[in-house]
Amino acid sequence: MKTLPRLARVLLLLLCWAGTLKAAAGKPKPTPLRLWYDKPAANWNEALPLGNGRLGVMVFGAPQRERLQLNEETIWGGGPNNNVKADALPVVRQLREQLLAGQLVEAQALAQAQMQPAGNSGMPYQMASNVYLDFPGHDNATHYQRDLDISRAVASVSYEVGGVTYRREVFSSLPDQVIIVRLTASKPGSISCQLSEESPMQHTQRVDQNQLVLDGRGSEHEGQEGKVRFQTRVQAVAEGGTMQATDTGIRIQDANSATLYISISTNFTNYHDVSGDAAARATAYLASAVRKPYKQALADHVAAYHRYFNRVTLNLGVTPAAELPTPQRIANFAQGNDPALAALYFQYGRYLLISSSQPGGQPANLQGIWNDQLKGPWDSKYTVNINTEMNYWPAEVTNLTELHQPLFGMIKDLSVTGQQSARQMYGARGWALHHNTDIWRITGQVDPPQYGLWPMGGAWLSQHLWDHYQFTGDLAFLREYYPTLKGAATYFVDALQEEPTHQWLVVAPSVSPENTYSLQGKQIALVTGTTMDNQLVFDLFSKTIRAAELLQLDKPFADSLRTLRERLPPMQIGQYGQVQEWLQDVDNPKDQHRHISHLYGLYPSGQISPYRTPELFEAARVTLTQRGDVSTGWSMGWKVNFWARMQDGNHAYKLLTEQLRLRSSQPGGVSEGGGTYPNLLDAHPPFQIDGNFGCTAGLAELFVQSYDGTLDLLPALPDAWPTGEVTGLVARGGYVVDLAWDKGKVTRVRITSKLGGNCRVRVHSPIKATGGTKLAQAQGENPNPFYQTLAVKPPLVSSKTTAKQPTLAPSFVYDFPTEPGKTYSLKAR
Ligand code: FUC
Repeated sequence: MKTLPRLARVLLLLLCWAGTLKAAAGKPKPTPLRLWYDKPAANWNEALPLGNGRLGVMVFGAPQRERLQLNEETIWGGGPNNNVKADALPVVRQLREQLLAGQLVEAQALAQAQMQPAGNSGMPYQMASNVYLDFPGHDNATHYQRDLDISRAVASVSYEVGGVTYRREVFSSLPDQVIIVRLTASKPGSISCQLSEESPMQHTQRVDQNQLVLDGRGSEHEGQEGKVRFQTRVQAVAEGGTMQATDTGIRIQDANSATLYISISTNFTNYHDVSGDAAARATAYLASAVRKPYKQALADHVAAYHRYFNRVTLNLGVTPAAELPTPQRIANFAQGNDPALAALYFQYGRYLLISSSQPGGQPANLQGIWNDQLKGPWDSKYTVNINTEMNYWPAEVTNLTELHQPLFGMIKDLSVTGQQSARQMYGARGWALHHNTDIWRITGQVDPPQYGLWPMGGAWLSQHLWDHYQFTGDLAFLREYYPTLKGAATYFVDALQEEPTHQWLVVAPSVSPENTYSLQGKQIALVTGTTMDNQLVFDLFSKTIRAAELLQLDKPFADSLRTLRERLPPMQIGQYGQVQEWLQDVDNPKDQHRHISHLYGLYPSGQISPYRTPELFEAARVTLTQRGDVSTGWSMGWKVNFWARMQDGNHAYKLLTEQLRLRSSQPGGVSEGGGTYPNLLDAHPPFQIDGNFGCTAGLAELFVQSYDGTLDLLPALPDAWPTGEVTGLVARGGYVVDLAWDKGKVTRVRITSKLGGNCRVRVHSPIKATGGTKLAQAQGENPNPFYQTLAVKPPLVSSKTTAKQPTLAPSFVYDFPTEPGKTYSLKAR
């Protein structure tokens, strides 16, 4: 586009604009839910991901040589273990004394010397193998196209050679638990190819009755013996032609069509049990999958996928720009003429969650389930000081609540293994973990103290338990997980320390994730009472208290939490008008660190609010402005959510534009900064999936928010999307929201209530109800228990600044009663 003359560009933009208008006037064109390319993938960042939660495959799509890079979610290095440092407690006690006495430089030095991790920094998530399909003579293909249809979770490749059209279809079947590849051609007898497999993992290979079998094992890593055993089993079924096992694989000759079934299993049963039979499991999945006709298998997969995917639609208008191949669309996004790419990107986040996080399986790791390395970036494990939580931000609001379950399973495991770190490292009851974990649920310190000595992993992860309850009202779930929540809170009952100046209770030692400030020429990380810690403990205690009340349990315990909560430090507004990151006013206004941990209180938590804490809300704006926009992928994803909560849709849109900057797929592209690869996966860089999930959640937050006592409709609509429609977003209290707008104002709303109760909506232009519903002007607190807000202490304000009040656009707040299962319609007045 940049190369087009200016006039041509203006004309194209006008055309696009006309396209949007036309769409708005008639029935809107549906958003194309397809990534497509006119070239095969030159590397991994151009290949297309498919997954069924457990089995991942990256499809490269070269005509002459297909590469299918395979993953299974339980192939990790090492084996059952925990990495808790047994002799840490005396050092922790000394650190506490020094920190509370203000000897920060000394404490930092002591931690550097004595609190290095115990040799095991977590095990890596690893790949399984590559399956190759060689097609002799297909080097000079024409009419080439490959795509990923996220409306069906199927990838395809098509091209022509010698007048014959060839087609491949690939999917990772949700119901059948195998990867299926279908090869067809326009002329009978045209399919000839050689199937082979290789793996960088330690392995042996054989061909067993026309099945390719590869037995492999997870790596030994940092002194932990590799205990995972896996088996991949590939079977080809050809119609017509011949099939023959060779030394190196399987040869298919002159077939009309062929279907390949790829099964992968491991011996992993749970984090402390690897006694499963990988071969038996792989064989069983394969045997049942090959019995199903291809058409049926495809239909079953698509139906299972639709159960999740079709719950939400988003249409922001479709312009001719949407017709270009995906990488060009990403490259052009900043020109502002492709709103459908934003909608595709939003839906891609949902696609990725469906494909990498299925009930009963492992939670999505730093790369979801897609990794082609033995030791990927940060081991492709779980970083819980933001990244793992971010992966699950879209789960409830984008109507994929069941897919949150793998995270809950992990939290429950950690509530067991984390007892060891709580006890041995901190002399505390309950459970705690630091900033990383892995499939073995390690809970000890990982990485040097400035990153790793942060005992808050449990406090943050546990918030998700309550959030799930708030969206679903599922009391049985809350009862099941109450002990986990209580255990996380119990840790802080024992671990909080009294700081001497105000007698506040603080976490010590800790860090404000990965950030430092300068003191006496040294960079200080290790401190007490960081703002994020205070916010996390405040939320954890508050949620545990509410859960105990609802379940009518543990009154004395809940009362003790109330007393402790009173003694947590308030949030503070520092000398520059910013939300203070640390207990002391030491923030550097030029600091543009990617973590903005002290705004956890703005998002995902709702402690900072335009209506309840206006001064903190304005201070958050100062912080966000100082921290800047451009950063790593996930950091920009977080900022989309932050600006959405700031009700500034245009700033959120700017961040989305930064996130959708096309990054080079070459390994050297790592120096380019955050953005998006040609396969629409997030560039931290390198690839890290949290940015995708964070942005998806942030986009939902532009249309619907439900954290602040109301169900807020269109709280932060960017000017770039004056007309649009979203259906199926979920708000707290179990409200499913369909929403259409025009000229930036709500036109139609349908709210389906799952749990009943008072629905309090906030709108930014007047509306009325239709069909007999009566809207009342809202007054006082929202009686709906899911909308009860938390009363945070008023902030302490630095004497060097004056707290500011926000100027908020007028809004209208209405109440109407709802009954479970009923739908209510509202429209513009
Ligand atoms: C945290 C972040 C890094 C990276 C890593 C996986 O440590 O600070 O940017 O995302 O996790």
